[in-house]
Amino acid sequence: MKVSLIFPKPPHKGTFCGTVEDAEKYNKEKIEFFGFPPMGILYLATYLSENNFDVSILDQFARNLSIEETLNWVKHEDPDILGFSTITTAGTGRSSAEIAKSVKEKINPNIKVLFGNYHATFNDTRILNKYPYIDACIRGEGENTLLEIAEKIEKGHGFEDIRGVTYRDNGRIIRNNDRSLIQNIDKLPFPNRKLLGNVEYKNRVEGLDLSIGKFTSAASSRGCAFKCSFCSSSMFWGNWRPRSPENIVEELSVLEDLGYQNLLWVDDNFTINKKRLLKLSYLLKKEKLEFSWMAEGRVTQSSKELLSAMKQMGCKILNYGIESGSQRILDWYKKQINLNQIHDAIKNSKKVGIDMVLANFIVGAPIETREEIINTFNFSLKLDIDFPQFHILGIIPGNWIWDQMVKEKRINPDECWEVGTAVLPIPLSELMFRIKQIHKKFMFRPNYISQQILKTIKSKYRLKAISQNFKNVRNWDFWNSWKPFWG
Ligand code: B12
Ligand code: SF4
Repeated sequence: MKVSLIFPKPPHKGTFCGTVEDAEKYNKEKIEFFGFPPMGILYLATYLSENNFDVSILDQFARNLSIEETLNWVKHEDPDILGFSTITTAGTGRSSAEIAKSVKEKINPNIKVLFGNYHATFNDTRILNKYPYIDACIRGEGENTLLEIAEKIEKGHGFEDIRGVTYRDNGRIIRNNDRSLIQNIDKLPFPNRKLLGNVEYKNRVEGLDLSIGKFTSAASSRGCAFKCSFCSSSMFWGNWRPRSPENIVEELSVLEDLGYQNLLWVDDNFTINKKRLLKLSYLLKKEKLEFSWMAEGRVTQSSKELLSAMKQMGCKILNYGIESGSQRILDWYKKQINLNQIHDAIKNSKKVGIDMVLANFIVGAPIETREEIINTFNFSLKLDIDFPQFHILGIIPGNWIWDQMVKEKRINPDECWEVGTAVLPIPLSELMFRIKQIHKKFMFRPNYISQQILKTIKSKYRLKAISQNFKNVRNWDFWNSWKPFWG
């Protein structure tokens, strides 16, 4: 029994990393990819192989493979089960469906084709209704569901009664009960990064390669305790589930032995439990494990004590979700933060010496006024952050705003479930123009430029990052790098 898993390439160019076209081709010796490893399929493949199944994975996105090349890979792997990891706004539901159709028509109609990840979780019945060659959608956490599927298929059974699965049975779509979450995620095996083959992942922010040394990502927890209205995390994962500091340190020792020095924590909420992070910091010091890393921050979890422990344990880049400069919009986003907390978090991060502080903003909420949008742009200028990242609010199945817009009949779910949509309060062209404008304004302030130079002189990490990027000056893009995307 063989299980192959694909992290698909979006159908269009220019996503988050904007580097689909930068990635080199399949058969070169080393493929540099400015993006992160697909942790979902990596966890799944490792779990299955620990349970004695034959597995393989393909990061089609990183390898920039065409559909034909991907089909050749599937032919070569000859799996019994083929799974796709699908993300709504990336459009990878559509691109995966296209591959799945050719797999069934041209390679082997008996391969069981599965869709997983957020898109499959929130659109299971829609996907199965639209695409007859997809056999099942797996909702939520994948490890135990996929394992049970592999075991049952191997024995010649179908998807009946497998929790977490929506499937088609003689033309009828059946939605099995939900699967309960893995309570102790320490029990999961560490993702085997060797399965990624010859792709060398890099952490690129605004055109700068910020990964100094060998880079990978890791997950120290799953889920989030908050329920922001634009985010699907809590609907997807349920509550926040941490790994223990001891278990994380064990994985980091393995990573150190493999030569990794640089990490991205993919956690939705890395900082939620202060005690856990302080213990982790203590253990890393004790074990002399030195990594440089980047994580998402939350302004309500940014005391100086916590941040200096993070700094000590190697935090170089902290990426805050600020979202808006208007309290009314923050409240509508159910963000549970206020403007003073934002100011304090940025100040504290700078005080303890975090090398790079990034801030994410979302504009274009349906209830937002033009003045509030402009206010958010101006607010970004008041914060001592290193780079702002402006996003347009994407409305997708699986978040509260989607449900609300459907209820108010402001969107037709049948028309836009597949890639999401936006309900903008001002014209898109104006919004994009204003975002470009503020981006430039932010970057070209003389005071900002001189401060950036000063900070770089003072920070070993920034100096190293800049010097390693000199050879890629062509790619430096931070004054003009904003591309329109939802997220
Ligand atoms: C790191 C990250 C990225 C990275 C790398 C993505 C990658 N290679 O995995 C980058 C920066 C490239 C990225 C880009 C984007 N991302 Co992103 N990203 C994440 C993030 C923070 C972590 C992903 C991760 O590693 N999770 C940990 C692993 C263990 O969980 P997992 O991937 O969900 O996998 C589990 C299950 O989903 C399931 N599963 C997953 N795949 C499959 C497949 C099968 C067959 C089965 C059975 C099960 C299954 O089982 C896994 C184990 O339990 C998530 C948020 C999050 N914390 O999950 C957002 C997230 C996945 N991203 C999101 C978005 C919107 C995007 C972008 C579209 C942003 C943009 N507007 O451009 C792009 C699209 C890129 C692409 N080509 O798909 C959204 C997706 C929302 C949605 N409903 O689809 C998320 C959920 C963030 C959010 N809260 O809104 N992203
Ligand atoms: S935006 Fe961040 S804090 Fe809010 S629910 Fe999502 S992961 Fe949690």
